[in-house]
Amino acid sequence: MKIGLVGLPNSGKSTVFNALTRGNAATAAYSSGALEVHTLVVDVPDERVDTLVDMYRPKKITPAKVEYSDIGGLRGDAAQGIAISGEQLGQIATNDALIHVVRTFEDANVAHPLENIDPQRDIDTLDTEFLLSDLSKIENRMPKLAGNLSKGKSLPSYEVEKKEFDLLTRLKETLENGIPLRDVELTEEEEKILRGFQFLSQKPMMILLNMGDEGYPDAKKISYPHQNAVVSQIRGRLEMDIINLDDEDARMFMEEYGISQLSLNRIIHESYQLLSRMVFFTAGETEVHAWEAPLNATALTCAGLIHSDLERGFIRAEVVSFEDLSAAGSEAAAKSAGTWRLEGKKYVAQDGDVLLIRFNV
Ligand SMILES: Nc1nc2c(ncn2[C@@H]2O[C@H](COP(=O)(O)OP(=O)(O)OP(=O)(O)O)[C@@H](O)[C@H]2O)c(=O)[nH]1
Ligand SMILES: [Mg+2]
Repeated sequence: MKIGLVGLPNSGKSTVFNALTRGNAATAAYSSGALEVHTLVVDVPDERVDTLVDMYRPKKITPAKVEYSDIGGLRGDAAQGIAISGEQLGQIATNDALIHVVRTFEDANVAHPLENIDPQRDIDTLDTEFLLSDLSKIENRMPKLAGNLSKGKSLPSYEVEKKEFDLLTRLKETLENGIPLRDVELTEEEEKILRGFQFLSQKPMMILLNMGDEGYPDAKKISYPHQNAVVSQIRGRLEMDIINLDDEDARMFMEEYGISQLSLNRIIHESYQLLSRMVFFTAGETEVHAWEAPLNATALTCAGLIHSDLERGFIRAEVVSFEDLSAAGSEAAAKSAGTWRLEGKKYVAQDGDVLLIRFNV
């Protein structure tokens, strides 16, 4: 899962990136304006993996991973507005989901490119840039399609290109009405047609309010009424400071500020929901492995994520839920309790399932 952190200059992207990854990207009160991307891969913390490791004592442990990228270097001011280069848009487009870090903290020492603190405006500002970028991709593509279609139905690709043309016409209208593409209901076929475009306003979006040490009283007023979107919060600088402390100091600090859990775990969890993903496990003495899969993936899809041979030669899946396995205490106990079962390739896997794929190639 690849998540891109985006946001206006000085909103606290690098600060939040550090808080989420225990990283040490440079943060500064003045934006350099140069494109700079920091990327780190983080293990998804999961107590279930620890339990399975206790049970199987494997040689190798592979947790699920999340890749965060801090995409800096947006420029702008109140007079000119915010500008995003083509290169930056390209970087943003490679992610599965976006976290828009929105500044809500007041600090006279940190300049806001649009001068005052107005989170709702900042949200709209970046959204507009994404809409315009998507619109220009569509406007670049449509004349070529129109040209081909004008040659008539005898063209072998006529049907396919007509479908694409009609879909783009519909999406163009949506964007012109200021609606992001994530709000458009699409069929599986339409999703496929659009995949190559990597539209920015189609990506699942977390609005992450960067709250300042004392919080932001108006946070509840921020609205983002879109599909595949969520509004969340973080006290970025405070959390970045805490992850750099030793355990004892961190505990005291968190108590003082009333923080029960650091955001790095919570944000990953929220990202999984946002992206409709789940985790299943394979477990044995060789390896305990947590796999990321789409929600409602079938046993066959899960097999394919592990290895294409397992998908090709799929016979059956042995399945036990994590809860049943850990309650039983061992494979053997789960088998005699009858919770360890056999399923076919259409079985819809559940979050936390432990799978053993039987296959033959
Ligand atoms: N007061 C306060 N300052 C913060 C907070 N979060 C970040 N900052 C400060 O704001 C400044 C900008 O933070 P960065 O994380 O560098 O912001 P950025 O979005 O990465 O900036 P660019 O990469 O230049 O676009 C730094 O001086 C941070 O220390 C916060 O919660 N409160
Ligand atoms: Mg930065």
